[in-house]
Amino acid sequence: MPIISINDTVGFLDKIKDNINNNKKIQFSCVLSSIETTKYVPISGVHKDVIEYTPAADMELVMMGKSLSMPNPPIDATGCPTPATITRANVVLNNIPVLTIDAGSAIKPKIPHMSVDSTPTGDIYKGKAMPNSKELFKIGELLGKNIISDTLIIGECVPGGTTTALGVLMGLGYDAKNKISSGSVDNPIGLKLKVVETGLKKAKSNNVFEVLNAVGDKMMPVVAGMVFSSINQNKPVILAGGTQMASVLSVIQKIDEKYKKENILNSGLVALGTTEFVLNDKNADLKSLVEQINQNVPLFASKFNYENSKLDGLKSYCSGSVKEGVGAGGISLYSYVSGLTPEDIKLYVEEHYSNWFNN
Ligand code: AAM
Repeated sequence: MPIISINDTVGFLDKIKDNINNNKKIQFSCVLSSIETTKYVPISGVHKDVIEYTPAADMELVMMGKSLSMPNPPIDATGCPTPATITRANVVLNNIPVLTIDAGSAIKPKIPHMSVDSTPTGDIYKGKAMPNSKELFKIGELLGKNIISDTLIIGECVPGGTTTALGVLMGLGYDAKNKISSGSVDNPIGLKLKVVETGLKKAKSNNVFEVLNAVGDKMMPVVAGMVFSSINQNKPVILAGGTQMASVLSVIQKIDEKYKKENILNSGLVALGTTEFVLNDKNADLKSLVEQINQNVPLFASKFNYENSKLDGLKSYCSGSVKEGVGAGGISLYSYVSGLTPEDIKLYVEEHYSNWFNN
């Protein structure tokens, strides 16, 4: 299978396969937020001209096959298209239902979606990410309780989110300094560090909710809550993302240790699914992050064979552009287990490319 598997000692993919073979229900959900800091500090790899529109435009593409909030879907400075193109291919080819959850996108998606917090994540440089991470965690739990699928894939679209990931992991005591990925080829690691180290000085303590309130983003507590509820119902979850989802794992682990005592990450039902581009990122070390957080969480990376693409935009993924986002790696992992191939995804994206990016 076109999947790199690391540490699957719990037979996670077999559980996913069982669910597929037994016609169990699948749900892809994607949690969105914007971050105020990205307006004035260039921490994000997402093109600055479209950063506010990116979560909305990405999910419009995933759900409808075109971006409504922008003339074209997001494309980065190197001409690399949004990972939402990959997610869209999976949703159509594998008939996967989509749930968009707004946790503070600056521009609201023009598609049916659920709102858990309409205000964007605040300024992490000032240590003012949010006042309400504990409440957002509880809302995530409530939401997770009411999702009826048997397997849950959770993605994210949070421009600037690799910086909040760095802040949260460092604030929670993990060795993350040179281990966090980026949506751009040149990871602005010095700038990211300056932002989170300044922000973390404002954290009231190293308690998980205080760290989130200072330098996290609103996607994180919502996804953490959804994971607790899914596991309580014995349903497997694919956290679909790269180092941002590693930070969500760290949040889950700390909430569990301090408040819940449910051993969620030892359940064998939580895995991280990303792309080969994040796993191979020389500026990041996702494997080390996951191992530091919990050794019973398997890590998977989906391959795409984009080096053979006829489109330069797709090839640029192989030289470090964009890499991951909007659940692209994790939803592809699910599709590969159900029989889809990288060739199917690549062909779909190539076929629809000129139609998506026609303006
Ligand atoms: C999501 N949509 C994207 C994109 N992402 N469209 C174009 N490029 C991306 N990189 P950073 O911290 O550098 O901003 O990277 C995180 C963002 O990149 C997230 O929004 C993630 O979903 C991805």
